[in-house]
Parts: sequence; C-alpha cells; structure tokens
Amino acid sequence: AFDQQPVALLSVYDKQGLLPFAQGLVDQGVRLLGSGGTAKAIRNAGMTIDDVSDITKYPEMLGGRVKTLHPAVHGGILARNIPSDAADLDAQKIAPIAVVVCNLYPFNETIARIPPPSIPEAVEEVDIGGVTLLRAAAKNHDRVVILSDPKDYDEFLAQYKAGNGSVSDEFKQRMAVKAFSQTAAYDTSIGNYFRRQYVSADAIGAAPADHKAALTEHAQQLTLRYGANPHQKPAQAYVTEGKLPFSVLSGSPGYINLLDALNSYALVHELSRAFEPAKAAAASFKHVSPAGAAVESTLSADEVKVFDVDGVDLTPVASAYARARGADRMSSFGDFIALSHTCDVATAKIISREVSDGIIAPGYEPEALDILRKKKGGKYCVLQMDPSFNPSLIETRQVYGITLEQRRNDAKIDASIFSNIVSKNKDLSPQALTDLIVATTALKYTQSNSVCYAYNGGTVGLGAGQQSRIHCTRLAGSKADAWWLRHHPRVLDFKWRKGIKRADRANGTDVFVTGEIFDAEPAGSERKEWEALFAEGEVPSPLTADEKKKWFDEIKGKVSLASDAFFPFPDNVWRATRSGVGHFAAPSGSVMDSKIIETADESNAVYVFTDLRLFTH
Ligand code: 93A
Repeated sequence: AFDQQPVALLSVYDKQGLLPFAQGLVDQGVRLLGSGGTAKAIRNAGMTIDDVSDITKYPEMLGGRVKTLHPAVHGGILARNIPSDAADLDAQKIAPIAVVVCNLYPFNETIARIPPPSIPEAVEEVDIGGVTLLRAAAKNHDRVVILSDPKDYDEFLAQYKAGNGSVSDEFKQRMAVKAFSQTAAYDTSIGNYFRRQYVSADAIGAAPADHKAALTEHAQQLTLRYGANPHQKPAQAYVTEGKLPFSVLSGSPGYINLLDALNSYALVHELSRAFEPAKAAAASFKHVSPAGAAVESTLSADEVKVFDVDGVDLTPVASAYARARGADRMSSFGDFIALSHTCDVATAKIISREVSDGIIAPGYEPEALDILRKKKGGKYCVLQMDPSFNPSLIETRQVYGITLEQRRNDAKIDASIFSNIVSKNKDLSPQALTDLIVATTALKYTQSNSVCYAYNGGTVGLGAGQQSRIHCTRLAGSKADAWWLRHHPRVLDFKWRKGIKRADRANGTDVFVTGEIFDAEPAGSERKEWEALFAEGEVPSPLTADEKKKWFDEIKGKVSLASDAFFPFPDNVWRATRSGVGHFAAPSGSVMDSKIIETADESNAVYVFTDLRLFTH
C-alpha cells in the first residue's frame, strides 16, 4: 500500500497561500485530495484534484457537518507502515495519505463578533472533522506530515524537494506539536464559550425556575465586570472541572475581590487547622496581602478599646476578626474579610459598622447574613466558600503571554516547623509559638518580601512587597510601633468630639502615634482639621521621647516575628528588637547566620530556623 503515489489531503478554512502551495505539491508529483470548498478552489485554478467524496463514496452531507469523517480518510491517515496495517488498507482499497493540510473553522473570531452570534450560529463553527484530521495526522506523525499553518507551507516544500519526497523527523514532530496545541486551544475556547452560556453563575438570576437549582449546584463560571482595572475587559473566573467552590450570596465580586477572597480564605482555612483543636481564624485583606490576621483569643479591656469593638459579644470568630481588623486599622479600611468558621451575628455586627468591601466564609448564621446583605445599600459582597474544596496541586498563570506553572505552596505550617531553636535562649512559650504560627502563615499569603510581627494571636505589623528585606523589617516595625502606641493610656483616654466617624478616629490616632501631624510645620489647615477631631480643649500633646521609651519597655521581648526568607544581615534583628521582638522565626541560609544568632543572643531572644522559605509572587 505504501509504494503508491503520495497523497496529500487538503481541507482548509483559511485558504491563504493555498494555490501556490498546491501547485508546489503537484510539481513534486503529489496526488491532491480535497474537501468541497478546498477542492473547488484548487480545481478552479486549473489543477487536478480529487474530491474526498470520490474516495468515501458518500457526498458531503448534513450541510457540511460530515465531510471527511470516514474510514477511507482516517484509515489512510492513521495506518502505520507495518504489514498488518498495509494489509488492512489493501483489503479495503484505501490509499495511504502522506500529508494532511488542515486549518479549522474560525470559532474564536465568530464568538468575538459584535453583535455576538446566536448559540446555533456558534454551534455551527465547532469544527469536528478538521479537529479529527489534525489529531489523527498528528498522532501518526511518525509517517504523516500535518500542516496546520499556512506559514509552514514553504518550509515543507523546500524540505520535500531537497529530501526527494521526504521531510525530516524534526519537522514532522514540530508540526505535530503545533497541531496538538491548536486542537487543545480550540477545545479550550469552545469549553469556555459554552461554560459562559450554560453553566455560568451569572445566568442563575435569569434562569427559568427548573434550571436554577441545577445551575446553583453546578455553576463553573462567573463573569466579572472587569479585571484589575476598568479597561481590562473581558474578565471572568472559572473552573474546568467540578463547580466553582464558592457561591455569591450578595453583591457581585470583582477581579481583585476574588484575588483577596480566595487568598484570604486559604490563609484562614490553613491557620485554623494549624492548631489542635482547630481555632477560629480571621483575616482582613487589601491588595492581595493581609492587613491583619488572627486566631480566636480573649481580648483585654484595653484591646477592646484599641480595636474599637466595645459593646460587642466577643465570640471566638468575632474575637479573631476584631484582632485581625484592629491590627492595622488604616490598611484595613475597605478590606475583604475571610473567616475560617461560620460568620455569627457578633462578627456581622462588627463588620456592619466598618468600611469593608466583602467577606468570604464557609457559612453564615441567617441573622448575620441579613445584617451583611444590608451593608453598602445591598452591594456588600458576601461569598460562601465550600470548606471541603481541594485546590489542584499544580497551579498555572500567564505573564506577558507566557504560561508559568508550579506546584501550589502546600507546605504545612504548624508547631512542628519551629523546633530548631538555634539561640541560647530556648524558651518558646505556648503564646510565642502561637504567634509565630500566625505570623508565618500570614507571610505565606503576603506579597514578598515580607516580614510580620505578631502578638497575642494576631499580626501587629506586616511589611509586604518591599524589594529590600531591611525596608520590610522597618516598615513592619513602624506598623508594630504604631499598633503598640495605640495602646498607650493617653491614647485610650482621647476625648473625641461627639459624632466623629470610626475611620476618622483611626486616622486621627494614626497621625498622632506616628508623629506625622506634629512634623507638619508650619501647622496649617491639616493640623486644624486634626485638632477639630477632639472635644473642646482636649487636643492631645505629642508623646514625649521619654513616654515612648517607657511604653516600649512594657512590651520588650514579648513580640514575635517571622520572615519569609533568611535575614541577610543582623540589622534586621537590631531593628525588630527595638519594637519588642523577643522571638524570631526565619529560614537559615545567610552567610551571616552565625552573626545573626549572636545578635539575637545579645537581647536574649529566641531564634528559630524554620527551613521553609515562603516567597509569594
Ligand atoms: O463540519 S465539519 O466538522 N465536518 C467534517 O467532516 C469536516 N472535515 C473538514 N468540518 C470539517 N472540515 C473542515 O472544513 C476543515 O477543518 C476546514 O476548516 C473546512 C474546509 O472545508 P471546505 O474544504 O469545504 O472549504
């Protein structure tokens, strides 16, 4: 069967370059075979070409839906050059096909049309026979050449001429990879399109009643208003297997909301389970890094004031969120919240009086959901997460058109990773251990470089996304300092003017504890506005250096710190120590490791090598 005149099967939607290429094949003594339109175009140009229907003995049918789907075609493509396959071809009088030239119906171009096509119109653009030709020929690339891109015609002809009717294995392999990649991308587009049409969470509202339950159960796709910025359209979230692991109970999440929601939920899910028994955990996210994260704890009377949560019944979940939100109230303004446990009424009450963008939790008490649904005039985003969801181990994303793939960061953070204490002081209290777990877990979900200070089960200063580690340590340290100064008795005793908003109190406190407002010289309208936040005659004077020093003595050695990579120089340890850090956890690996341990020993701090680098990008 394989010593006959070589046959090329041509079936192309995009006919550019087709005629000169067909002429080139004829000149090389190749017999041409073509599907309807392709054969017609070549014949009209004066070349000889057989119709596929001549060899299948069937006309093209169903309005073109069946053109090349036939054993006479696919037997000719898929046969290997082995005796049993040759015998099969001979028995059925099928000629082997040496070259397949095919490109597909323009599905993507069709669905991108404005106005968009109807679903039946899109359906007709789903190429079946062409995909089968591409896959069959690519599968048999050992013998068959698959040309799926007009750009490759010239190279083929050049090789074919030079090789006296054969092309290199390298070329055949390269063409096969191209064809396989094209069918994969083609099917992805088709799947994407029909997912949007049929199993989109957005369709639920508009769906007929008997469809709604199934859609809620199986929704795989959610159309987003836009991506990171309003001009980045279209945007969507989807899964290709199973269903979306979250449902939208209120509002409509945006792209950044989902980045925050999914990362923050992963954080609290993991943080909660780092303890035995599990603790309630909460996070307050902004721009894909935590502003605060915490586990359940008892709040002191002062902490209730600092976190601005008086009058609330502090259930475990509420205490975790109060602490997470209270860590850095400036950064948490307009946060996305994640809870590891069901959102109860107490937590919903705290949230209802703060400025926030949305929340994700595994469940909601009915009354809590009612409270949240009223927020932002009904636009507050409430997502319910399936806590049993298991993300796939491999994650991919694209940057500038390139796909990057990696194993998900599934490293487990719990007490066991803090056992390698390398300092002289080996006394890691249960509270310090909890704080190191909180800080380290927070870093796993913080844009790198990152350094986190923690105290009493919550983060108190997080430095994210700084290219220099010492800048991270300083940034996080200055946040931790502001957090601690917010506890100062003089601050707790501020006499605010009546009717001041919570956010204004947070801002007024922040500029006071950081000293900002007193640095602004000469004192102008900014200072006047700040002074107006206080009751008549109650404007506070700045904290003196002595007051600050005394206050920091109170917290000396009690704060814990984690770093997402090793400290290259001891300056980080010196800086952290000034903010009360007495427990460090970081990977080893610096040439300065021994100097860094010595520096920790100077202040009798505990230093743990975790051997777990936690970069996040
Ligand atoms: O409708 S199809 O899926 N059925 C087929 O059997 C078939 N065979 C080839 N479409 C089919 N094709 C496609 O037709 C090719 O992928 C190509 O895009 C197009 C070429 O048709 P014509 O030669 O009639 O212009």
